[in-house]
This record gives sequence, C-alpha cells and structure tokens, in this order.
Amino acid sequence: MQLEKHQIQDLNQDALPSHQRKFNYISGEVKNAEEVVKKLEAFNIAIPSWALGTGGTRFGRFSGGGEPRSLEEKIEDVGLIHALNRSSNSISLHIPWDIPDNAASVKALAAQLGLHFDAVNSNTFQDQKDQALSYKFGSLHHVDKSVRQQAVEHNIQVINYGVELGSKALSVWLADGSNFPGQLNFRNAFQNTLESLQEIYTALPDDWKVWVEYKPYEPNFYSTTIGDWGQSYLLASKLGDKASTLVDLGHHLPNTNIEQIVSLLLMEGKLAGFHFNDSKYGDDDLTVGSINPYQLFLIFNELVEGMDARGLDHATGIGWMIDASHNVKDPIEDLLQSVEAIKIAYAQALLVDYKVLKDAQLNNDVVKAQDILQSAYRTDVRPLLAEARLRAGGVIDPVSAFRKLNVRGELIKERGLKTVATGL
Ligand code: LRH
Ligand code: MN
Ligand code: MN
Repeated sequence: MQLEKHQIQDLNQDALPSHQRKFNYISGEVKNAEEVVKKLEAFNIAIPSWALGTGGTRFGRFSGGGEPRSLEEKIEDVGLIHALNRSSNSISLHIPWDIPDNAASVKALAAQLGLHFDAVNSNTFQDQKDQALSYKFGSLHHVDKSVRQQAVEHNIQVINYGVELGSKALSVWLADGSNFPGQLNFRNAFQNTLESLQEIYTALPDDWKVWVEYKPYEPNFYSTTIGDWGQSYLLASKLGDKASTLVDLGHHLPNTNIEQIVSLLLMEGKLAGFHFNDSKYGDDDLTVGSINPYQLFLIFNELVEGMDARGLDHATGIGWMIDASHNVKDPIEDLLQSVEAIKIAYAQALLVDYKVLKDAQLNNDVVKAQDILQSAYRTDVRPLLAEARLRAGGVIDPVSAFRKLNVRGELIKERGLKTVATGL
C-alpha cells in the first residue's frame, strides 16, 4: 500500500484552518519560529526494522493484523510512516532477523519511497539455526577463540550486507556477561571483547563507523561486559576514530543522569547517537516520551548546545534512531508517536536562548537557569512540527491521518489478519 498525494492534501485541507490559527499564535510567541521549522524539516529519525511488528514479552505475544511478512513489506511500512510525517527517511536492519539477500531490489524499493539504510545491527545474542558454535556463554568476549572468531565473522558479514545497501555504520550490542559471581574473569572478558572488536574495526570501510552500545543488565544479571558508558567509551577510545558510544535510553540504571553522559560523550567526540525509547523500570522499550518527556528534553538541551559548540550539523552530526517495541499498540501508530515526541523535545531545546542561559550560569542564578529550561519545555511546539510536516509534504496530524485513511485496515486486506513479523 502507498499513500497518494491527493489523500494527504485532502486531509490537510480539513485540518488547515485550525492549524493556521495555532501556528500564527506560536509564531508570535517565540522569537525563532521560522528557524525551528526549517531545522525540523531537515530532521529525520531512523526506524528499526524490528519495531514494525507487534513486539512481545517472554510471557507472550499478541500479534496484530496486517503486519509486514517480509523485509520488503517492512520497507513499505517505513515508507508509509515517512509519507505521513516526512521525518523517517531511513530504516535500520537487524541481521539475520532481516537478511537483504536481494540488496539491489531492496535498495531500489527503499529509494522509490524516499528511504535509505541507516546503521546495520549485528546479532550474536541468539544462536541461529545451522550455527556451528553456541553463544550461550557469550560471543565477542567468549573464553573460546573459535566462538569469538565466529562472532567476528558474523559482524564482518553484516558490514558486507550494509555496504551493498549503502549503510555507513555497524551497530554492535552484546548480550555478553555473566549470571553469577566467579563465572567470569572481568579483565579477560574485556580484553577478548577489545581484540574481537579490533578485528571487526579493521574490516570497516574508510567511510564507516562502528557504534558500541552498552547495557547494565539483561539477559545477564550479574555482569555485562559492556555494561555502561565508561566501558563502551574505553573500548571506543582504544579502537580509534571510527568507533564511538551508542546511547540507548533504556540501558541505564534507574535515575541515571543520561543528559550528563550525553554532554560528555559529545564533548569528547565519542557520541555515536541514540536508540530512543522510554522506560520506567528497566529496558522497557516503551514509546519515546511516554514516561519521562522532561528527561528527553534535557537530553536535547545538551545536544543542541553541545552540537552548536562543536559546529556539528543537528540533522547529520550523529545517529538518530528509535529502538522501541511492545505488545499493545499498533506498531505504526507507536512509531509515529515516538518520532513526534523526539521532534517535540528537539524543537523545545531549539527555543532555549543559550546566551542567556550561560549568563545565568555564570552568575549562579539558579532560579533563572531553571526557569529558562522549563519555559522552553512548557511551550506547546506541536504547531511548529505540524508546519514543518506540511511544508515537507506530510500530514498535519499523522496518527489521526493513519486512522482516517484506514491504513491498518488496508494492510490487513492486503496481508491478512494473522501475520507475524520477524524480530523481537
Ligand atoms: C538490546 C537492544 C539492542 C538490540 C535491540 C534489539 O536491549 O537495545 O539495541 O540490538 O535491543
Ligand atoms: Mn538498543
Ligand atoms: Mn535495549
């Protein structure tokens, strides 16, 4: 299914008068409305191929209808999201959940929908069928060199797939760790991981990056070999310029000050980018902004200020990606909400006057500093997002458009009611 231009225009026609009123109001209220709209137009967030089907927990999975049955259909779903919001122009593949055997045709389909391929993700946290050696006790950190070698080769194969697709980064997340004290020698595990990553690093094309993702626990519950940003940063520093640290918002212990981590990684040129999601307890992978939107804003506050200080392009300076999936929402609606939440936080951060904030900081005017941030956070920037979408050819209100156009109903007609997408 593809959306026609006239369907989008018809919907916008109805929503236009109310939008215009709200946009005029905010344009009068904030100083840099035009600049924010332009930046929002240029800003895109990659969609993970594994979020297009209904996720599950280890207790069950309740599949929805019309889910994508193939990589091609996942690309079509991202095409639908992008047609509605004009902010999701790329897809990130997890291999081998999605194997792009026919890279040329997959690439052509994506291009036809205005999409390209973001980072490719390797998977050494599950055993695949016909795999010679098991990852039960880890992959890149394994005590047995031949298991490490198998995992290294998988990562190199993922790079090769990515090269064919036009990706520019390999994203590595390891489940490697231990469940019980004494199970693992921490230093050996770290050294083995470094050595394996060095082999992968050597296989990277000149214009590629490797992003090292950290996570404190799960599936291992005593130690994780790349457990926090310090361990990831240490690996990335030892590897070299092409390596940096990927921040998945769900991969922190409760109450961690993620924005401070972001600020320092950015300062050191070692912030790869993000896996956006939200959580209350652990790696909950909930819709971005659904639990703690203020934290998301504070992260963007560090990003805007820090990227400007380093002269980095907001749209392309680092990797922006969603990593969320769960049981109860329509996956496309969920992704539309996630993209919206990210762009809201970005727009609010763009409202902060960093010169005035700096003055307040230098004068230790704590009250004023807090007020500057909270005034930006409490501004309803949604009309700025709608305006950016409208100018870029998208819809004023993506979720309501998805419903009014009965997109899911059409997908169910096309693909059937009982479909199971590959992935988590
Ligand atoms: C691990 C993780 C990692 C995986 C994805 C499926 O929790 O965040 O990024 O690749 O989930
Ligand atoms: Mn992740
Ligand atoms: Mn995760």
